[in-house]
Amino acid sequence: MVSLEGTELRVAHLDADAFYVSVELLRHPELRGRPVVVAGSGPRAVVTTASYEARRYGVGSAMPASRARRLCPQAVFLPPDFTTYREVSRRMMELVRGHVERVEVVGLDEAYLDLEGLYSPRAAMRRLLAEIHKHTQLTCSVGIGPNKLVAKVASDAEKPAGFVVLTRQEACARFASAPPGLVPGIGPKTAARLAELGLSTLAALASAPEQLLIERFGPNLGRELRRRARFEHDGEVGAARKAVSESRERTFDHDVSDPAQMREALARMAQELCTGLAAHGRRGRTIAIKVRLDDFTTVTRAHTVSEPTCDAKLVRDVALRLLEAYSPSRPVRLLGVRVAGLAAGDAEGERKRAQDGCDVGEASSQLILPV
Ligand code: TTP
Ligand code: MG
Repeated sequence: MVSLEGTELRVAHLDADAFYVSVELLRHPELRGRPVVVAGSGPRAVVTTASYEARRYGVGSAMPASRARRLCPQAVFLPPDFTTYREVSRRMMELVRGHVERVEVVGLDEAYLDLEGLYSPRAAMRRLLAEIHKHTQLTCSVGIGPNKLVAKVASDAEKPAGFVVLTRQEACARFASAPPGLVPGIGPKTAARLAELGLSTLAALASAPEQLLIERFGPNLGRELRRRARFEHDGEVGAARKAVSESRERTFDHDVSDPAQMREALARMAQELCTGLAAHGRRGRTIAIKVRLDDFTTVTRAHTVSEPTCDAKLVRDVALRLLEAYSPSRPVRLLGVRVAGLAAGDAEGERKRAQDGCDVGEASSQLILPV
């Protein structure tokens, strides 16, 4: 097998370990070694991050905080502080950029690094990790491979503080018996359909007849699934992505049926959103609302105005009109407002995940990106 460092190892994926908790431990060092959970408050809060000590009790991301408390009553629960997480993320990514020219930030704690041209990618990554640790005290896991897919799966393979270097062939061998869902881009629904075909490991999927996959999933997805199972991927490490929309949303502690209360919540979020946009000199043309009903039906309604705006009154009025036009038929669980098509500013995008129920009116930037 030919595997030359510098030719084969083109991409690294860097992912901080238990990121939010690790940031909290910087100011609460006395909690080190204890189960710590960052979760919102209120009856519908979810866990955003659990320390590895808490994960031993089965606590994990996106789990209701109430369940986490039952599983691990001795854990210390802390509320999320996104402002600080963003600041630490910014510092971390600055250090990354000091070592690698092309960096694709894909989340607050996660980035792909283009290793092309580095004399010794392994040594460079070790130096970077040491520097990140020195300046932020964070530990990260790194995966290195010939493409983004291998790098991503490798960085997950030995968390925390993992450092996994794999060629494509090595990745195929190492994860042969893993379920297809291990690979990014193969979600639970696709995995279930694959299982129906008897394809419940990556090795089985990698060697499945292409025709079978094409019949079942169509030519594009069919071929792509097989390629992913073989860890083939030609996506380039992109330049930093830009947030193209910003939003505020809120999950109510109790479902809301009173239109006045909905309007008030929406108006407040519109105000907060626009204050943030204005502070960064950002404007957008598309104003949208998101409504989640008590049965989890989720709809968005959008309206595009003629000029990019961050005017709170305009955004509020449009949002309220959209709400009135939709006129929820059932009690409302969540409301959100978004301004998209942002014109100025260069704030980095971040993943928006499982923030429902995190906390009231939490900020989020969301990326609208091709998958
Ligand atoms: P991850 O990198 O997925 O998770 P992590 O850093 O907490 O843990 P790991 O050691 O496994 O990498 O996500 C980074 C941060 O994003 C995480 O600290 C909190 C946030 N997040 C959510 O808010 N909701 C989620 O469902 C997940 C998975 C993460
Ligand atoms: Mg992480």
